[in-house]
Order: sequence, then structure tokens, then C-alpha cells
Amino acid sequence: MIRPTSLLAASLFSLGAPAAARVIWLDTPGTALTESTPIGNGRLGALIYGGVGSERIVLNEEGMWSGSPQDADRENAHENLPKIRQLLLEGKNAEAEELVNQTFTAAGAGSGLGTGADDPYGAYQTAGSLWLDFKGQDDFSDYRRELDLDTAVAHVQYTAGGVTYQREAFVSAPDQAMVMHLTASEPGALSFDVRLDRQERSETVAVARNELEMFGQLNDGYQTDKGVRYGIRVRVVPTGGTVTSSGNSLTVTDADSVLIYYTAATDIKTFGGRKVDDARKQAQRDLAKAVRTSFERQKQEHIADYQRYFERCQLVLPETASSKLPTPERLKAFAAGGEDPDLAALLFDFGRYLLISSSRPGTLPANLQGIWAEKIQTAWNSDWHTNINVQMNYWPAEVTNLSELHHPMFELIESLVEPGQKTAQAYYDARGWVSFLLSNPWGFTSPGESASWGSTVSCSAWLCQHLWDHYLYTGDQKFLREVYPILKGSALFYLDMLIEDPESGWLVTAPSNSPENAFVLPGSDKPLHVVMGPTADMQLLRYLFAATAEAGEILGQDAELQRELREKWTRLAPTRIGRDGRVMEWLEPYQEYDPQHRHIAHLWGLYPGDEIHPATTPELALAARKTLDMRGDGSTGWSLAFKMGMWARLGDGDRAHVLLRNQLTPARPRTKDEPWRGGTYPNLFDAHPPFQIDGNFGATAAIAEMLMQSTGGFGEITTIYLLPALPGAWSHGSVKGLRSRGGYEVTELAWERGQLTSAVIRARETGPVVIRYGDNVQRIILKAGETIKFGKDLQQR
Ligand code: FUC
Repeated sequence: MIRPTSLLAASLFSLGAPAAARVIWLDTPGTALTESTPIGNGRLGALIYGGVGSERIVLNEEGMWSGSPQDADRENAHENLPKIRQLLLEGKNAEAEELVNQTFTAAGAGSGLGTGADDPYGAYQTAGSLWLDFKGQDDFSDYRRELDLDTAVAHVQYTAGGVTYQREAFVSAPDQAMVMHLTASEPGALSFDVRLDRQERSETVAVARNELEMFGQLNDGYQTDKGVRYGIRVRVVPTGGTVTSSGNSLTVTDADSVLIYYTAATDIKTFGGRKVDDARKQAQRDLAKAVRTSFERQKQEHIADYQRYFERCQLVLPETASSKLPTPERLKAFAAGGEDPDLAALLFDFGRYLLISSSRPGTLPANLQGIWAEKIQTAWNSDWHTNINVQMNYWPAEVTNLSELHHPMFELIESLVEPGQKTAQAYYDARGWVSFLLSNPWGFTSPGESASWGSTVSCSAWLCQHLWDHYLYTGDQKFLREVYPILKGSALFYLDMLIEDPESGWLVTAPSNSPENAFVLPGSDKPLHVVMGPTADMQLLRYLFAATAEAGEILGQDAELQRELREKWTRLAPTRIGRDGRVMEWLEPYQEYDPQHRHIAHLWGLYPGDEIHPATTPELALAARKTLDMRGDGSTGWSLAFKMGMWARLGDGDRAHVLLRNQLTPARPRTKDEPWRGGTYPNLFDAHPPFQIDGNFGATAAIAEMLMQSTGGFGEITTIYLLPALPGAWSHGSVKGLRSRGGYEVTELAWERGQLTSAVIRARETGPVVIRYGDNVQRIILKAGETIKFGKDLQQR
């Protein structure tokens, strides 16, 4: 029987915590992943269900990828290119699409249409579960489970049989282990069995009186033995009482307190990830190291390590009565129209928490579920989708001051260059490299299995935006020199594959599609996708060509290429406004098949790109508004975050807030009428549905965009926009530690009654910067390390 938590129990965790303690908390044990508590250190992860009679801890390790390298390129696919292009030029899109489907998709099983766990493509999968089965704890009260974002420590507490039980857990990066500490208010009160299991391909043995090992090998997709091998160790260290083993489980009896350690390793050999030869031995070594330090010290080291990142940025928004509610109740109250600005700050912080916990220098990048998975066949293989998803994962990285955590993404991009050169050659007979919508640790760069989604040709240009943007934020020339060949290789590919549209004379991509949206031709109701020069492609190529030319100039390389890129830049099909006043999604004024489609990549130039802005292109900005109005304010999780960011760029904080409210609506079960309606799960994970982490990261980035934006960067004068899209609902507040392009840190930004009261900006390098707040503009020159303070109306202090 579950009774609600008393406020007394609730206060136990807030000892010493500031008023606006950053906690996600629930007053019931979790019954699903979407109610569990996620912890992680970038590589190792765990989902704590917090069960009372039986605790389930889902275990994760970033290298748990089935599959192996495959050659999914169709050799000589480029021989079909002239015919496909000719059909497109003749306006025969249906025929062109048919030919793309027959000749221009991935060879073989590709990604297994998103269910490729047993194909060579593979899937990111769970490492298994750790179960703690307690005796005699079925009746309980005063239950509270929380995730403390300030410390990255999870807590569970409840009372059963007159005894108060507590569990505390974290995943330490310094020690590469998850540690859980179980305590009870009475001595000798802890008795439970410890088990490990995994749905498949696992063997568990007790390797000592107090230690279990689980190990196995994942499917490589060819039924040979090239799959990833993994090793997992769990050690149980009681104080008082005993621990015994029986074959493949352990039993703790009458302990006062217990420490549980989890370590894991895989021998995945790919970019990022640890290079491990023997996964089982590595897990054993990690364990031996982790148990050497005392729990308290380990916890302090973990907190210090985590706070190095987390404390760089801080958002404070007003608290309300709702702030004290369990998180699922807060979601309900907010969706019902209540005010809860602090909930937005919690979501903002949760995104930063998730990035710190799923992406560290040297790890693989956060995938569709970060690092948290409880299945073997995860949704869409929990891979890296590159027509928005993995990019969105990294949108908060620079602006919220977590620049180093962006690096796993750069390594992913680098890993695609070599296989992408082969793909460029096979499909386009082109120089350089290209990658399409899907990717995995095995270097998958081929087009997807269906033209409807898999033929977008600009995904790799979108990836490259992250390289150049990192430079714009950091000015790191060493980095630019390292990644310049990647930018150049991408640009060379597009230079080779562009064709001239004879009607307009513009250069266009062909074939391609506008990410996943369809259109119908007059007199037909058949959804079609394949086109020439969709707007999204052209915006992305403008960005890539400009970035590559500028990078070449800064580095003093490839003068001839710079000239060519700049010349071709002027001939790329422009972003146009249609007769209905909206931004055209395609070259032709096609009718959309789904006017509310979740993808809105033809507004990429508004956000995260920079070619549409109310200050510089007011007409396009107006057309973007109309486009967003037509797309509507509903959709999947990431789409809501995408639109939130776009409304922020349009300077409409209240509309961005409508999207925020939609995103923070409790996720509902999927129905036939509403299969893909986004929202938020009780543990604050974003609902695509199902759980997909991009919406969490996208929301954090969009909230940052509501508070501060920047354009320009190194090489171009930076403009910093203060409070460009502050919603009325956030009447007062403050944010510290946001970063802008050009290397500036907005160390402080505070407002009251919706008006700026103070701003402090620090420069990294000497140079001019423009600061804007509403109609107030200041042009100043700052020296490296210098700080400038503004008050009301941007008055210098
Ligand atoms: C893209 C999106 C889907 C989903 C999938 C993982 O294909 O269109 O909505 O997010 O990625």
C-alpha cells in the first residue's frame, strides 16, 4: 500500500540546499523507464526504479552496440543519377522517387527500418538489470525518490515496518563506477537478494562470496563472433550482517548498511569510447579501483567533478506553490494553465544534467536516448539520426557553457569522413564525403532504405555546422585547423553534386527531399518526397560554403576553393516566400501532404542557422512566422523544442512559452488519432513519444535562446541580444554563465518586471562587440579579460 509522502520526509533531503533546490522528485516507485531516475557519467549509466519490495536498476554502458561494419553502399549507384535528375527536371517526381527507391537507397538491410538490432546495422541496447529483492517490505509509507541536479546524486527513501530505508546512488566519472549506498534507521534491517539479468546473450556467475559477473557477446549481425563483448561486475559490501553467494545470485542478511558497486566495459573499437581489449578484465579492474576509496570521499569527488560543469551556468526563475509538488504533479498543474516559472528552470537544468551525464570528452556522443536504454531493440536503434536529432542533442553545449562536452559529436563527424568518401563516390561519383540520415558506431553513411526519409542529402552539411559554430564560440584556431579538412571535404562533395536548374539558373541539390515531409502533385493524392533543391538543403549549403571559405581564409589555405565557394554561394537557390506568404519548403509551390508536419527544416536558416532574422531579413522573418503558424503548436517532443527555439529567434517569448507549456504537458498514451503527440514523462524525460532525449536538449537550448542570443563570432563582429524573447510569465529572474559567439560570457543577466536590471559581460579577446537590449544598442570595444556592466536600458555602470 502506498501512502503519500509527508512534508517531514520531504525536508530530509533539503539539508543545506538552497531554496530553489534543483530536484526532480516522485512520491511513488517507478513502474517504467519514463518514471525512473537516470544517472550517468557519460559512459556508464543507470536508471533507478526505486522499487520497495524489488528494486530494479537498469544498467547501461555506451558501447553496448550490436552490429558491425557493413558495406551498405550500392556500387555504381551514380550510373542512375543522370536518369533521376532528368526525371526531376521534367517534373516527373513520382518516377524519380521510384527510381531513387530502386537504385539510390542503402543496399541490404540498411538500418532494418529502425529495428536493426540483429542486422549488421545494430542497435544501442541495455546492459541488463540489477535487481535487489527485499524481504517483508511490501507495506510502506513516506516514499520519496529524487534526483538532485545540483549534485547528480539520486535518493530513495521510504518507511516500512517502522524502519526508514534510504538509498543514495551516483555514477562517478573519476572512479568509472556506479555506487549505491543503502542504509536503514535500525541496525541489521537490510536483507535482500541481488541478481543480474539481461534479456539475451548473457551469463551470470558469482565470482566471489560478494561479487557477481555478467558477460556476453552481442550479435554482430552476421552470426559470426565479431560482435561487441561486454563484462559487468557487481560487488556488495555490507556493514554488519553477512553476504553469501549461491551460483548466480547473492544474499545479504541483517546488514546495517550496504555499498553496491557496478562497473562495466565493452571492447567496442570505434571513435570515442575506451579502447579495451578484454571487457571482462577491464570491468574487474575498474571495480578493484572503485572499491578502494571510501564512500564519502568518492561521493565528494563525484560531486566536485560534476559541479565543474554544472555550476558554470545558473538560471533562477520565480518559485510558486507548485515548486514543492512532486514533479508529475507540477507537470499536470502547469499543463492545466498554472504558472510555474521555476519548472522551466528545472527543465533547463535537467538538459544540462543529461548532457554532462551522457557526453564527456572521450565518450561516444549522446544517442537518441542519451545512454539510457532498457531494451535490446531500442526505438530507431537508439542511433544517431542526423536530420535533426543528434544535432539537437548538442544545441545546448556551447550556449550553456559546456563546450568540451561537444567533442564527442565532433568525433562522430570525423568518423564519417572515410566511409562517407566511399558513399560520395558510389552514389555521385563525387569528391569529398557525404553521410545521410542514419549513423552508428560502425560508420554507416549510406542513404536510408526509403527515399521518403532516407534521401536527404544535406545531413552531413548540417553536421558540419557544429564544427564551425564551435569555432565561432571559442575562436580555437587549433581546432579549426584540425577540422578544416572535414569542412572542405563536405564542401567539395556538394560542389561536385550541385546541378543547375535550367529554369532559374540556380544551383540545386538533386535528388534530395525536405526532411521527411511529403507533397502532392496537382490531381494526385500520392505523397511524394524526392525533389531538387529543397529549401533546407540550400540554407545548409549556404552556411557550409561560407564557413568553409572563411575557415580557408583564416588558415591561409585553398584560395582558389574560397573563390569558387563564394561564387557558387551566390548562385545557390535562395530562400523564397510563396504566394501564401510562407517560406517555401520546395523550389516549386507544392501543396504539403501534411501541413502540420513535425519537421520544419526549411526554417533551419532561422534557427539554428542565421540567414533569417527579424533585424536583418524582416520579410523572411514574417514569412517564418506564418510558416510556424500553419505548422501549429503541437507535435512530437523535439519538434516542440525546435519551434520554441524558432519563436525565440523571432523575438516572441510568449509564443515560445506556449510551446514550452505544450512540451511540459504530461505525455499521454499514443492513440490512433494522436500517435505522435509530444510531452513530458513523470521523470521529465521528453516524449517523442516514445522517450527521445533530443527534446530535453532542445528545450534547454531554446530556453537559453529566450534569454540571450548571439550572431557573428570570430572574424565577424559579434552581436549579443539580451533578453530577446523573455516571456511575460517570467517576470523576474536571473541567469549566469551563458556563452555567446565571439567568446563572450554573459556572467550575469538579471531582470525585474520583465525589464533588464543588470548585465555583466566578459570578453575573451580584444575587439568590438554590439550589445542589444530591445531598441537600446551599445557598440563597444572590450579588451581580453575585460568585463563590462550595464544597468537599466543598457546604461553602462
Ligand atoms: C527522425 C524523426 C522522427 C524521429 C526519428 C528518430 O526520423 O523524423 O520523428 O525523431 O528521427
